[in-house]
Amino acid sequence: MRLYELAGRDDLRFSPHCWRARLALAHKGLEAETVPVRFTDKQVIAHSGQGMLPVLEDGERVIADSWAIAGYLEDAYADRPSLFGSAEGHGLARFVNTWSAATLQPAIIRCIIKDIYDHVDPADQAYFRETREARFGKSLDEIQAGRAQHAEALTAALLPLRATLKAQPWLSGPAPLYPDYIVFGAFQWARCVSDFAIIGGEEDPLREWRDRVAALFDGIGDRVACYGA
Ligand SMILES: N[C@@H](CCC(=O)N[C@@H](CS)C(=O)NCC(=O)O)C(=O)O
Repeated sequence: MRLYELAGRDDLRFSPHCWRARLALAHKGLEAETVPVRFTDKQVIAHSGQGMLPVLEDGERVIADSWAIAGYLEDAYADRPSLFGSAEGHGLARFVNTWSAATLQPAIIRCIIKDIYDHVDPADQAYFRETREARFGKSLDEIQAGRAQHAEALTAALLPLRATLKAQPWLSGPAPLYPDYIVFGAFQWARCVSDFAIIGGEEDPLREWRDRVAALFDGIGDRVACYGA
């Protein structure tokens, strides 16, 4: 198997969506060779018919999109530990995936967008700046300059997450499943590129949970250079 991942400066793997695919593979006990791809190096994944990462190759099969990859692994490796637990779990995981894309990731990126830029490969920086400034209608510096307010909005968005993790050890309840990996990907993205504290200290159940997810699979999330904030 081959997993094409977004890579930044010094081969830093910070992409939230690629982290999900990594964790999904580890959960299934599957090994994949990882292939670094830069933002402006998209011809490497042209055979997937689109330009986003991650992309998974499994023999002849080529699967793009982290949600599709998780679904593929669940079906193709049904004899391995389940990523969703049940059809109902799969349904609820879709909600978590959508919530992360619509609410969590936009709230996080506003706090760290210039830090991401600083960790993108120098050859990709102009592309990153141009596409993101067009998306937000502001300069990267202007967006990140408002991070104190953005952090307040993020705290509000994190309320259901904190309340859930106060009541149970994992987002999925008694054991970690794909929803834990979806949300972890977003926090891992932030701590790979930024020392800005988007979560609280030792007493924050969110931090404690994030550190437990990072420690899974022989410390899968701890084997990369991180700021640890
Ligand atoms: N829905 C897709 C989103 C993938 C995505 O946005 N990937 C980003 C990296 S985190 C990407 O490849 N960006 C390349 C670009 O913006 O050109 C998924 O879940 O895999």
